[in-house]
Amino acid sequence: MKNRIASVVSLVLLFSTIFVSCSKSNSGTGNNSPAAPNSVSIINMAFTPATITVTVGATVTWKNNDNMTHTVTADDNSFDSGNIGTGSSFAKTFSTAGSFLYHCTIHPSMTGTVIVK
Ligand SMILES: [Cu+2]
Repeated sequence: MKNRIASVVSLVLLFSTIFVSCSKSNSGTGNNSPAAPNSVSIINMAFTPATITVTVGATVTWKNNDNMTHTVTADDNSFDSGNIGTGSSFAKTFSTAGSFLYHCTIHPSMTGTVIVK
């Protein structure tokens, strides 16, 4: 019984080691900070996640991890980041509930949604 527990424990340790090293190597170029809550990464000409759900009063931060300039612009123009260069961020606090659709003015195919509850 003790041996069995010992092998289960070592298996768990082995898998967590593999998991930790994988998540470390996935961070890539090194300027990707770990995904913070309420944050959207702009990468590969896409907003990731494309839809984010937050609570009223939350601040959403977009970080441009792409190699070109993008914008975060509300479809109804209620907010507009202006140009966000590589490595720069834009933050916006949402104080009313609703669904806020946005896009990149430079690349109109890039779209996203903030759902505020
Ligand atoms: Cu863009």
